[in-house]
Amino acid sequence: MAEYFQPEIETMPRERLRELQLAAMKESMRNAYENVPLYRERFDAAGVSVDDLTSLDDLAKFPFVVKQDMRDAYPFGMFARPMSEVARIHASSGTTGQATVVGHSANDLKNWGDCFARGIAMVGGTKDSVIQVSYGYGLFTGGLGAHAGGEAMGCAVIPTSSGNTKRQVQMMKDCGTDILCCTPSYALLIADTAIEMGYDPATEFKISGGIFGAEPASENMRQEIADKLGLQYCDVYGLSEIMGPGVAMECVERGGLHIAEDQFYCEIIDPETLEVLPDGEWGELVITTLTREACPLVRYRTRDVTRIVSEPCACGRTHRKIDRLRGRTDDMLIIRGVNVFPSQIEQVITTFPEIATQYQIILTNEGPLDKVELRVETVPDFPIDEVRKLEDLKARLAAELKSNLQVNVQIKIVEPKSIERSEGKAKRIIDLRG
Ligand code: DLL
Repeated sequence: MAEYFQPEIETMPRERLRELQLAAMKESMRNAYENVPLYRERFDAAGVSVDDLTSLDDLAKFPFVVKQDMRDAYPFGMFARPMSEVARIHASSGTTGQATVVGHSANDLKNWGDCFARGIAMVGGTKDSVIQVSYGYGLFTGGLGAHAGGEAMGCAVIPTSSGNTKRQVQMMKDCGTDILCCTPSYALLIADTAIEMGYDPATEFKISGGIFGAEPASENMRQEIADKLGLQYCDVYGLSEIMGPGVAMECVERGGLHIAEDQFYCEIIDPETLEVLPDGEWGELVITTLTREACPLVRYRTRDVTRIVSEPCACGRTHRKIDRLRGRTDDMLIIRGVNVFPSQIEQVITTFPEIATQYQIILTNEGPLDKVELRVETVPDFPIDEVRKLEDLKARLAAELKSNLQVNVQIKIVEPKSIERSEGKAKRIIDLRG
């Protein structure tokens, strides 16, 4: 019997949910139009008005917002509320350009906590649970977002933040952590560290649920984490522009992440033609916020690649799902004309027991041609000094990549533990192209 955090919302009949979405969308777009010059200019230029919204499909008439718009509006150009109504400001890291800042009103923060708490219920959490938040705290939304979820549920929250991994393990054991929240790559590092410390966390620790997101993880990597820690894996999606973790979360039935549809309206578009695609087709996720007061976003292009899964879910939640994220359109590699996401390469690597779930893809160029090198690590008990075994492993990996993904990549096998482990989002692609 599934437990919900907000049953009346999470299992609302779809007709009723769509009515609620339309009403909220109108209100949110009015907030955007009246208070953010960018929307006023764009809507006017496109000749559309909030009054044109007579059904949810009418949203397709409205212009998109992209990351660059938010950069151009730095710092507060996208704020629809005066600072007196802003309760918190988060910012993206700005590693790929000008940072963006996002404001949250007190209501926005409450809604955020509720969204994340729904995921805590999805892994069986209750107010009795101890939840350890090992996402980074700070401008990154992972830490405070998960923290708010734990508080909304009434859990005992341990705000370890990321880093100091041995201490994380000790807290997990000594405090009887039930639910761990961190990135999948950090979850794996925590699991491996616990094992190195002599524990078998799957049987010796109390932990039963994990809420892992902020980066893609292949099915095999998820399985490895779930097995090593002995837990139900919940994939959590979110982005700082829209809110943070909790935009969509995965229930026990798996097969996708339930979108918090009372708060967000999702569309999938073809990134080339910008046409809205029907449910089930893969494309770029576009999100419109329905309740956010401080920074409403209308048709924000996330660059994330997924599809909408609209089949009813056995868990009883009526909110549609998005499929597990494949990656970002900007992370897609084009290797001699073949499109691949790093997560697809990861899926192949992780079928090899001789290879650890750690890899890096190094991009360089020679003249006009891009070169792709895949760096992988053997597991500690692999005889890395035996040349023949190593060559054989390399050949089998190359053949597997070729037959699964139709790509030829140069493979370099490195010593165990030589690829840097991540306490946050793993850096899988090293782009050295000039
Ligand atoms: O990563 C928010 C977050 C924190 C989500 C903790 C989940 C857990 P940003 O740093 O703005 O925000 O990065 C957002 O990360 O557009 C996706 O490309 C990627 N991403 C987030 N969740 C997932 C996921 C946070 N579950 C960007 N699977 C997004 C795959 C994800 N990619």
